[in-house]
Amino acid sequence: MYKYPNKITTTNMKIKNIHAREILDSNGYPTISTEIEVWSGEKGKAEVPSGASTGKTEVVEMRDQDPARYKGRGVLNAVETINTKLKDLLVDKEFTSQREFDQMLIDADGTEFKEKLGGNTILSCSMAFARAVTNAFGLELYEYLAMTYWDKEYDNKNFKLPTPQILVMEGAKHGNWATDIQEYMLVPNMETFETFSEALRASTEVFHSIHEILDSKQYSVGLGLEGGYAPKELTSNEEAFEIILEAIKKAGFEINTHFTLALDLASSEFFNEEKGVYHLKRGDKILSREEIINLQEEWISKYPISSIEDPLNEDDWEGWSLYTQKLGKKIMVVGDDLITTNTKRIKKALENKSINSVLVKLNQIGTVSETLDAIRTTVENNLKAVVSHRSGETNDDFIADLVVATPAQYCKFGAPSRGERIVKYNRLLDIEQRLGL
Ligand code: 2PG
Ligand code: MG
Repeated sequence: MYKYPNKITTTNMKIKNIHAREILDSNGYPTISTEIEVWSGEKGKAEVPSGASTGKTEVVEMRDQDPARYKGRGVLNAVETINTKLKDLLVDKEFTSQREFDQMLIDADGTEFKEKLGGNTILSCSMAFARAVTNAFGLELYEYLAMTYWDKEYDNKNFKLPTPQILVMEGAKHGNWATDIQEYMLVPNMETFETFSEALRASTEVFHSIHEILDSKQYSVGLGLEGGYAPKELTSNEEAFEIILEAIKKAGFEINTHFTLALDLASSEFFNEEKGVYHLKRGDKILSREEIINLQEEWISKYPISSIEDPLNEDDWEGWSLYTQKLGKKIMVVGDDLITTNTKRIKKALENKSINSVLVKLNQIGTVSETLDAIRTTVENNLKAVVSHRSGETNDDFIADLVVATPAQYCKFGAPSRGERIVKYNRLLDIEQRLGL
């Protein structure tokens, strides 16, 4: 076990107080903010995100289900659970590691999907503990997370800024069904850009060019949930590709040299379970598994696509294996709803060769330690890890530190717009400077 630098006393990891509140996320729905104070007096606060296009095997969010408040989405019960039950459990307890803290909550819940205490409840405590201990040791969060991840192999040299997948246009549930594809993202070529800040600058300039093009077409420049453009006037899923490619050129960049594209199809959102078919609203097309794979193959041959997330329905393990066999050499096949940051499911995907990349979201699994486990299983088996935000975000920038602390190679933090996305990019800029990278 790595010895955390013990700048103050052993009371750094002893809990003095814990307090939670109901706050709003970026969609105006309630979420939890939790603050933990350790005995040395330092505090740490965390705010948990929430998804819209969620996977079936994510941990359960505790919501009030009271229709009189926020359409049943209040979190007062979760807050109460922290301020009473978990407070009794945690105050005066001394821990020696993040793992020990998280395990206590996992055991207190005792269910596979954290339905007793709530994944959101547990995660807010887990993240707040990480921040409080970080502050007590006088560390940066990425340092504390790296010590926790790397243990004895901890070394400053392991820090690396990620390759971002930067959202520019969006549809489906996040973008009022402007397109069937949920996310169109730019992937800057890091061999060309060399630094994260240059990659971010260039991507943001393309984002601005998209605005100009949409404006000139008299299309809406309204934004979706994650800050990407979501114009309803688009005539097809393909038109969005054309606009993005034009914007890349307009901003003075070249395809491949500077950018490739990444997509999140979030295809479970337009999969008809009863009929076992994919229903594309654009053009009103009904596609079988084979047909939707062929369509994606066509897109890959026509457009510079380097990564596709959730190309098939989350229950279709056999389809995912076929897909990865067919296209896994050409592109990143990213499992989000299929995997839900669950180490057991990553192992199943490894056995079935279902994916070559994993999307990582803290709130799909519910603790910091289990998220680190998922990243470890991913990278140690030569899969790529993409640390991701949720559509419902807060101004908590925890995931920026997480991606730097671990060997995860990519991040997906949304568009370069809206405060809750920008705060994460800005934290990466801050870390880049601190590390002199
Ligand atoms: C996704 C995420 C983030 P949500 O599908 O990858 O973009 O969306 O948080 O709505 O699940
Ligand atoms: Mg996704």
